[in-house]
Amino acid sequence: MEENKKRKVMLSGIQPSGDLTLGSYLGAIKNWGARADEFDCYYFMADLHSITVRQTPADLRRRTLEQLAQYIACGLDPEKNTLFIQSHVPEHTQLGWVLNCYTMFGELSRMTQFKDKSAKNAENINGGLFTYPALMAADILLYQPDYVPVGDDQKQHVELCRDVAMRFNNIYGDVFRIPEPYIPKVGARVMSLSAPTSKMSKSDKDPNGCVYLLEAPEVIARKFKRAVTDSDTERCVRYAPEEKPGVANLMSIYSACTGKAYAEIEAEFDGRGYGAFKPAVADAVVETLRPIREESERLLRDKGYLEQVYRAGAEKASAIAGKTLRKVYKKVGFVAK
Ligand code: ATP
Ligand code: LTN
Repeated sequence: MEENKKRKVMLSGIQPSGDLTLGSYLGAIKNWGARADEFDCYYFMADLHSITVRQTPADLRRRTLEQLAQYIACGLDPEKNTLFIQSHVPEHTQLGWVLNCYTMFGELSRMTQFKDKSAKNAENINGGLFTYPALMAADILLYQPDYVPVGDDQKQHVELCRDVAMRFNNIYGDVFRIPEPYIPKVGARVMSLSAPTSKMSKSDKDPNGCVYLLEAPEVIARKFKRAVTDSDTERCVRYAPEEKPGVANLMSIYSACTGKAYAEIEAEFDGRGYGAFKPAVADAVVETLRPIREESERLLRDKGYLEQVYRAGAEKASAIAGKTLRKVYKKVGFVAK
């Protein structure tokens, strides 16, 4: 009987638009691997999304494979998780088109990521950048997931996906399961080390604000040494995100890497100031990332293995996605092939 009970489904993706950062790890990927025994898990490289911003083709190709290696190195076992490249599963663009027709102009205009990215890329505010959340809704709904594990910045897109799914279900009956965002308590929004009021982001032009997963330990240590703390005079390690955003960010990173609570961290550095705190955060991050970097480097030397993983992943993903797409096509009134 137990075996017949339907397992819950989890799905998420990241755009290979830059090298993965500590933010992508703590806010998203870290929460993915742990669930593979309970859930059916689908994780993909969102290459279709990344061309909403102009990419150099060779870099996009390299980063897509690096991202796959990093997913595996972060603990996503390809035997237990379906790992695939978004453009290998054409159902994403097919359902994406349909959902475009059920997503409102006004809804898309309210998306914070669209506003941020159009401000950053004023010379290339293309249609894809605007309609991107409809493709993201398709990415999600094709697999009928229960949960979508993402960082806090993606919550708005998952909410839009829920609205579109409910709108569709209201017209055609129960076609889509309505998914929930799944957002971690610590590390949900890792901020830039050089500008702690903005999110650490892989496409940030300032490399000092970002810690990358494949970066050398000395570079990571240097970035934390230079991290902006706060211009207050008390110079003590206290969690006060409004008053001391730089220190709060370092505390949240330290907490996510060591499992220590904020009160414990305050006690640990009581009377010791930032001089002791910053190197401790750097060490915790270096030790968290070391096995990930070493394993990624090993996997990247074995292109044959990576190819085998993404091919098998696309085949499995397509079988599931195809079922949902066929149902949608039938519901909206397309003639069956
Ligand atoms: P880009 O700069 O290309 O927009 P990004 O660095 O902002 O990329 P995404 O690819 O948008 O990262 O995000 C990948 C996943 O990691 C998403 O689930 C996102 O919510 C999460 N994430 C990204 N940056 C952070 C961060 N600084 N803190 C917490 N979670 C994050
Ligand atoms: N929009 C996300 C990436 C993304 C995604 C998805 C996340 C594309 N499709 C589906 C979860 C589920 C981003 O920019 N981080």
